[in-house]
Amino acid sequence: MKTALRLAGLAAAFVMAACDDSTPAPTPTPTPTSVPAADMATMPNPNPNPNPTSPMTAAVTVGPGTALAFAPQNVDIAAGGTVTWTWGGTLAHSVTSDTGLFDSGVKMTGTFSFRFVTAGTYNYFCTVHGRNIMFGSVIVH
Ligand SMILES: [Cu+2]
Repeated sequence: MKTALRLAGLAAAFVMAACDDSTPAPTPTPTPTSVPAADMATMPNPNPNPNPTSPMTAAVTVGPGTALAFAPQNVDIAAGGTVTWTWGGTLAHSVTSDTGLFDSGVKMTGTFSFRFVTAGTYNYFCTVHGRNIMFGSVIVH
């Protein structure tokens, strides 16, 4: 007689634990970044001295010949400087500020002077020929 011994194999069950990634990772706290304040002392001055050599006087010819113009049309002077206009032609003209600051009246000869105390741009024209035709400016620094 032959005794058969059957051995039941045991299956070993391996339970694999699922890897659980559901645990939230700690959120890193942002490190405050220090922003350096602008050093005003080292910033370049964009316009330190726009025109250090502006003259104290300027001369303008009013209507040279028969021209309906001021020559030169634009002049630069330093604050406190004086512009003198000289009538140089055969037509009547005026030197009249756009803002009413100065006005020579209509003349055919002679001169007109005005002293500009405050920096700025001063536009003027001739009342005879109109501000769209005969005009100029004084830029005071
Ligand atoms: Cu004129």
